[in-house]
Amino acid sequence: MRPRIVEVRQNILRKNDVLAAALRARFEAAGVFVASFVSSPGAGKTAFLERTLERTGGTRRVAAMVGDLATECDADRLRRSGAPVKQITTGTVCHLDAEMIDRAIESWMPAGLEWLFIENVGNLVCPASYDLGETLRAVLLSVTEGEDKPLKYPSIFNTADVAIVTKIDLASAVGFDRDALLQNVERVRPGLPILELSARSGDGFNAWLAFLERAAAARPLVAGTTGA
Ligand SMILES: Nc1nc2c(ncn2[C@@H]2O[C@H](COP(=O)(O)OP(=O)(O)OP(=O)(O)O)[C@@H](O)[C@H]2O)c(=O)[nH]1
Ligand SMILES: [Mg+2]
Repeated sequence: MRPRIVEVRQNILRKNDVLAAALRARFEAAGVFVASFVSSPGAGKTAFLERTLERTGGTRRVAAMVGDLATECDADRLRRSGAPVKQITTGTVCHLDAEMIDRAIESWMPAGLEWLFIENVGNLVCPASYDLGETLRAVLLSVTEGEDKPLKYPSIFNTADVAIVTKIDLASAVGFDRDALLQNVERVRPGLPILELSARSGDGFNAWLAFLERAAAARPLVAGTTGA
């Protein structure tokens, strides 16, 4: 039985990679910059995206997709920014995959979209295996969940382009050991950029938005798109 399970899983992942590559080409051709966000449940992805949408929505045509097993709660929160938001409910599935994104954009893709943000299901394990066709993947990690997380969940750090430490307003209250966390990220993924911020206070968001602008400007351009 065992080898068969491995084989089926490999086929699923191969199919996902093919679909994700097609999605990435499609986003690039449409001039859409796509960033995805992954973290453990409750690390602050939605709060972070609420503020990111508020801060970028005035100058950019932005939208968001958000994955959860159930409810429209996060989409309702994100919609308050005024941006178009699509909730993807996965039922029992613990991650988003390329097929879910593909299906969602078939029925929903705002005209003239420039930046699309994707909040993954709260999970530090399964999302690591699924390319979503995004250009930038950020792993979020809150100061309340323990500095050892990069060591315990290395795969997600190895697929990310940036690590974002959230809830820094709580750092002293929970005795957050900043040096230990920075060292642990560096051990698992040397050179990974690390940003520190608070969606509650807004601290660190200027640096995050500057990082985002640079990442969007650096993405590959396809003939006929401006990249703006
Ligand atoms: N103090 C503080 N609390 C925060 C911050 N960001 C989020 N929170 C709180 O943390 C809790 C979880 O935040 P969410 O944004 O819902 O977290 P999430 O990662 O989207 O959660 P899931 O989608 O369920 O995985 C909420 O009570 C937020 O108010 C922050 O920067 N500072
Ligand atoms: Mg959320």
